[in-house]
Amino acid sequence: MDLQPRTSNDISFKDFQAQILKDYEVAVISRECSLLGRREVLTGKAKFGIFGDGKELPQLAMARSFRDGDWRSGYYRDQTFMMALGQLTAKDFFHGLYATTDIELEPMSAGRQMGGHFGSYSLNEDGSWKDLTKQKNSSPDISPTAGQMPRLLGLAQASKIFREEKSISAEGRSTDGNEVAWGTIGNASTSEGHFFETVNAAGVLQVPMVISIWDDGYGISVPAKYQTTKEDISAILSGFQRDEQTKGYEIIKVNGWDYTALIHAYENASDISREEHVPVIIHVQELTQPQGHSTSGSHERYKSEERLNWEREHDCNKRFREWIIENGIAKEEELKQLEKDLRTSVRKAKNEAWSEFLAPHREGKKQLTQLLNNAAETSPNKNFINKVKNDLIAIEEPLKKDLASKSRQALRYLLGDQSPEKEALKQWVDQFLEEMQPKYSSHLYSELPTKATSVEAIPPAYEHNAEDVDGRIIIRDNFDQLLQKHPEVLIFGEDSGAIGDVNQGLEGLQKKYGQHRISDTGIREATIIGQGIGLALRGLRPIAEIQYLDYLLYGLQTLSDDLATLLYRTVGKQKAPLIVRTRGHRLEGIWHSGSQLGGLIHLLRGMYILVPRNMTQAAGFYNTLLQSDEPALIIESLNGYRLKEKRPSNLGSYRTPIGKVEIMKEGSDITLLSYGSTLRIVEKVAQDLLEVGIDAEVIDAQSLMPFDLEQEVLKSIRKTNRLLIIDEDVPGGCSAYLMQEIVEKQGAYQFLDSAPQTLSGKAHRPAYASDGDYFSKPNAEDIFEAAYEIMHEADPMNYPALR
Ligand SMILES: Cc1ncc(C[n+]2csc(CCOP(=O)(O)OP(=O)(O)O)c2C)c(N)n1
Ligand SMILES: [Mg+2]
Repeated sequence: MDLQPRTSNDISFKDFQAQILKDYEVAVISRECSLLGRREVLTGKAKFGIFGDGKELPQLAMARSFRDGDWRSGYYRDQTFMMALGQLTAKDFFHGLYATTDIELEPMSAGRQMGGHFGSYSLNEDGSWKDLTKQKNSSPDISPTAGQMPRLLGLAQASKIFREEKSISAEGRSTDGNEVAWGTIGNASTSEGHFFETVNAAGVLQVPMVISIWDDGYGISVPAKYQTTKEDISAILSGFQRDEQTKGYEIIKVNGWDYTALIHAYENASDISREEHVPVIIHVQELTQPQGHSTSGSHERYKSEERLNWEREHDCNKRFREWIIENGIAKEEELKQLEKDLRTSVRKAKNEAWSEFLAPHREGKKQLTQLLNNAAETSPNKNFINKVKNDLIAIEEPLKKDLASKSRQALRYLLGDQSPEKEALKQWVDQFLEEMQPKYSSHLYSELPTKATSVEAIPPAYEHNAEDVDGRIIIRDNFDQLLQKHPEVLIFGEDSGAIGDVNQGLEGLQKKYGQHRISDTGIREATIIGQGIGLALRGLRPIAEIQYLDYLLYGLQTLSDDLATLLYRTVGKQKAPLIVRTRGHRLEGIWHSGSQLGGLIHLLRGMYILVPRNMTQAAGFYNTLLQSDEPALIIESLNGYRLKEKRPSNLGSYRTPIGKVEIMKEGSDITLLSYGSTLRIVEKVAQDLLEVGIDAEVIDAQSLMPFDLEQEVLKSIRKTNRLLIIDEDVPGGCSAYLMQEIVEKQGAYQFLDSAPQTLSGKAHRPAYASDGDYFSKPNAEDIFEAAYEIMHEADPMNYPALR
């Protein structure tokens, strides 16, 4: 028997025994939660369940090596780990399953995430940071398999930066870079590109990361044979193993039912990565799924009798129990009693959670029944209202939606009534919806006073003899100021370091600020974004550069699923104020179009999307964002780096406001709205239109999300009564979004005398070269003719047909 894990060195056998029994308790509680959880779903109390049964033991070992300041980036199997840390009780678990919206009761996401998705709190109520070195941190889980990997890279890299870059304050964030970032992933999810990209990048960066692969041989019903070459992930990763000559990984293989081997493996991994900053992979094999993958199906459908028997035999909790008895740590009878008591306590926790979940609904039902009763008594539609009331009474365990739905239905029968009883019901409905909706819709963006849209604008200032310089000089010198002002700003991307980006907007800055603050990365957009998310979660201010807008698609899954939902899914308990820098607009060619705004507008709700027309505006956006704490995408205009702009004297300080448009030219006949490089063409066309007697007002949208919070476009349309939106996206893309904002949200339809129109690029990707651009995107003649046509239609006498 090998009973020498480090945890036993300085303690008595009695304490050691108690620790093991504590682990066993957690294993039993966690298993019981899984078993009862499945039942709750099958009896209809909860919608869906995905549990950690069969993965308990390695998680207990991981929890033992996980220290204050460490970070986890894991997935839906990790309930035992969270319980072992003391961050998830059985009652919390059931509240997660039921989707209780009270965050005190369901601390992981107040019911927003499915059960099985975990996270810790990095922020206080007022939005200030907690001391992350004094707590055990979990970044918030997402469901897409391997989606947790890219951010893991940044979480680990932060330790390296804090250890090696002393100009950055580590206070409350790091203790000399000693923190390990622990990733967990299922065996089948290692088939995803995100996994391999992360593994490679962490090997290159040599960061303190420990990836645990929970290998149960399946990904839902699909066995390893169809998932992994050689059916063995550590075997195929063996080329990453470090040796005397070359840096790489430490790769450890261990059986998931072997308690002491697991404890050793995790202590080893922790030491290597924590001390040496070497990444480690722990391939935990021979795990099981006692209840199958999730509540959606049963594994008897796809596992052979032989496999099912093997799983029963290798169940890690069973093996742990046998080991405890064999080694005299506890007797069979003692364990039986312990298990009985624990099962009772879990059942009690479950029942309590269900009562607590229902309590406010039951109270609402009581109030509503009374109100419906009162309303029925005074209404000619008494019978109909009583029917609604009785339907409500029949719902023994009502949900919020039952209350909302029944009360709103009843109002339809009171249409003609004017009674205080109807008024009371109406008020109840209004108040109920007002209280409930934020439980589901708050925190898409920051709700703190520091939010980006509240940062006050400061205009760029100019000396009377201000020089005309290339746009790239403005952006470069502004970054220089920002790097000086904000020590926690880090900029990285493909070619961002040594050459100072492909357009030299970072020229010379690596030399000045060092390789940690301005760095080159591999060609790996998903993990560039993930790096940024992880660094931001740990209190740094990353600016992640994606070389061209078109290649943002590689990182889009991570941006959309992880970054854009982060504040929302943690209900403001964590934040990742990552700024993504890229360049686009008016590029040429199918994969260099730089135009695909529509997709971004739809997929990145939760981020700001900014499209500055020039480098002065762009620099001002960076300045604004660094005064706040929210994620944003800034798309610089690629053909603007060599255009001359006046050099502001307050670089690093002036701020371009977010959510505000800018009137570029006043006019009275038609409003032309555009953004980015296309705006420059529109401005020129507006001059041409003057020659045929059309005085257009030109507006730069510049902040697509959020758009025109002060409704300046509406004011413009009240004056011109006509609207043409021009962009280079596909038809129905960003221009359709802007149309909805203006016509529907701002209510501009009331002031329009002509049909509002959009002029976009063609539906296909843009063809190459200058002619390809001319025939694929709106050109000056297209814009002129579209504006003219609107005027012609309204006033053919003054504007006769053009062609
Ligand atoms: C990107 C993505 N594709 C598919 C799914 C659906 N899905 C959920 S879990 C799962 C299997 C994952 O298996 P594995 O990684 O081995 O983890 P396990 O559930 O076995 O622990 C699949 C296919 C998903 N969540 N995300
Ligand atoms: Mg699996």
